[in-house]
Amino acid sequence: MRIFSGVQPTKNPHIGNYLGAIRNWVDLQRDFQSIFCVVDLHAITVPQDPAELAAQTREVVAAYLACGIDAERSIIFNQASVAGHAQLGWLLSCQTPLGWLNRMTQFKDKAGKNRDSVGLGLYAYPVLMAADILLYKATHVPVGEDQKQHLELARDIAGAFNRLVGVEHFPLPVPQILGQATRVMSLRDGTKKMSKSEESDLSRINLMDSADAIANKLKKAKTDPEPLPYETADLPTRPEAENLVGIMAALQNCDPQKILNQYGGKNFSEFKPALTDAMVAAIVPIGDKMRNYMADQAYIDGILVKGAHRAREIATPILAETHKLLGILQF
Ligand code: AQP
Repeated sequence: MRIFSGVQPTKNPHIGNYLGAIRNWVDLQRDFQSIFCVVDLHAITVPQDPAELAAQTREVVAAYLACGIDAERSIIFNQASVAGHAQLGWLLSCQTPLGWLNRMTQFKDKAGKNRDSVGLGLYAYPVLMAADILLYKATHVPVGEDQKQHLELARDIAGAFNRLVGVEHFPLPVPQILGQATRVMSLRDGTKKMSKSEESDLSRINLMDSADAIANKLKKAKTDPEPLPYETADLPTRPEAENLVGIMAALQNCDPQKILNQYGGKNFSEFKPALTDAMVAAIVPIGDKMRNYMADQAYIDGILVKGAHRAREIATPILAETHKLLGILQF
């Protein structure tokens, strides 16, 4: 069994990326052969500053290490260093009906009213994501809730390819959407996903935020005027309360009901300081470790070099077999 997952090196890795994805990988790496990619080819589906992109790529590696990914046990590399991602992406895009891509909600959200002016890459993003996974014949893919639809598409693409060539070449990858915080929402609007690219920094807790910044952001986090409810059944109509309780549950590794057993009937003015304490205790040490790793660029680059080599060793025969099944000669 093998897992593949990744984070885009866009600005500001945040607690959504941590609680929804990276933290789960730390446990999974014990039971699965694990491949963790910094998906730079995905990042350039929207404009990136070249100098910042390179720095952000190293920052994501620092985040992986600081969160507890073991670079000896797991493979850490950047996507562009293994050419097979783009190559398999092309092979798969030739087999992917446009109708499947037209259903992808993330494209609709990100392109918004600019559908005709955004790049083709933003539209084709889910096919490249399918290639990322299938290039390693990954069996499981741990991601946040927002990637569920793309994972379903990856399964459809794998199935379509297998039918085309008449053999079970690619396994159908199984999504692993784990933990209490599968979809962390913006601190400014409980109906919107917490996102790296959201303009307002107050909308998210970044992994490198200081204790003061965390306290300030949680103090300003949007809430409603009611005290917290006693039962989780009363949360869905109160998105901001549901989000903050969910984050607290994730930080304490417990059920949200347990949080409400303690804070039900209490005001946010009482709950927010407790959430701040839990957040500072979990996140500030990660940010400190990230800064230490980032101060040693040679160390990070060494991990990327070794990781790319290990990733290519797995990918090369799988890509060669894929070409062969399609009748494509490679000399
Ligand atoms: N808010 C979130 N809650 C839970 N999980 C999340 N993930 C992202 N946001 C949340 C998960 O983190 C992993 C890496 O995500 P990504 O960097 O590849 O891109 P994304 O999903 O598009 O995240 P962002 O923050 O919204 O980035 P931008 O703004 O750059 O597009 C994935 O497993 C994702 O599910």
